[in-house]
Amino acid sequence: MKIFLGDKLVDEKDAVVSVFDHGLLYGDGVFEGIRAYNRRVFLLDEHIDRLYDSARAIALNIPMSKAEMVQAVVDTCKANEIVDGYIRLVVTRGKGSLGLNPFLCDKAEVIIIAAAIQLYPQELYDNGLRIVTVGTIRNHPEAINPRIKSLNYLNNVLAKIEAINAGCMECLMLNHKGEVAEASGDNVFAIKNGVITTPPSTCGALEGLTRNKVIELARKAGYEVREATMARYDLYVADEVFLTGTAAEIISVVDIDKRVIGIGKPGEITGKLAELYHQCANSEGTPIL
Ligand code: PXG
Repeated sequence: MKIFLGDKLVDEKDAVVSVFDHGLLYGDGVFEGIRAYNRRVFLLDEHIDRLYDSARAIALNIPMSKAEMVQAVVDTCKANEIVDGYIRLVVTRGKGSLGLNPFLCDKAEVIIIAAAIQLYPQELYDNGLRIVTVGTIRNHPEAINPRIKSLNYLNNVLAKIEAINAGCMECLMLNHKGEVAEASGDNVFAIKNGVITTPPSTCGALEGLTRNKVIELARKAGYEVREATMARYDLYVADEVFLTGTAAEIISVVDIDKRVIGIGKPGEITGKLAELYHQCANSEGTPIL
């Protein structure tokens, strides 16, 4: 496998970073998870824009232009002959001292890995997910804003541990006010009487690109979509609930905290949205040339 590291492609065995890298020492950095479908990188410009916004929010200077970053992602996919794959783009603060001061680090480190995608088992899409609300609340926006896709994912990891301990693959996270935020690695949507609702990112969610695409496709298909503050109640009484994310795409939730959602099976509107999303993902995107 070829990895993009710093400013060039190297062999996997040579793709090593310093133990003094602040990405490792402090989780100081930002990242993106991107999908390629059918020899095209889906939503590449949107991912690059979010990466640079995350970097700006943590005062991290990425030593490449956006256009160079787009090219680096495409080149990494090309070098690994990616048709359908998953791309992990990481920018760390770089090598520094053992102190916290990020401004003593030399230069941000850029890492791009393009690999085969590990899909969730089909059974989960056919039958839907069971999830639980976890005790770990989503980061307070004035501590680490969840809109920053940072390397500091312990908040989400702690939530995921609770989910797995409860026998679930995903979970529901609330914000510091007890409002619905998102899942540990996915956004959440509810459908009630044909109206689709998702929390605004100001409620403590990453502004997911899958989420944004689903909102766009649903509105184009004639559905009313609202971004509104939600309580767990709104999910419990919904006709359909689903999660969105680059890796999971669109997946139904059929049970939350032992409340059966709707008829306890993946819903009709969720299915339609998943179909529209797949059509879009398989036909749009930046060609790997
Ligand atoms: N919320 C959080 C906290 C995320 O990490 C999403 C929502 C969905 O965003 P996109 O843009 O992908 O629609 C994410 C996605 C995983 C995994 O293994 C997921 C993410 C990152 C790393 C791993 O599920 N991010």
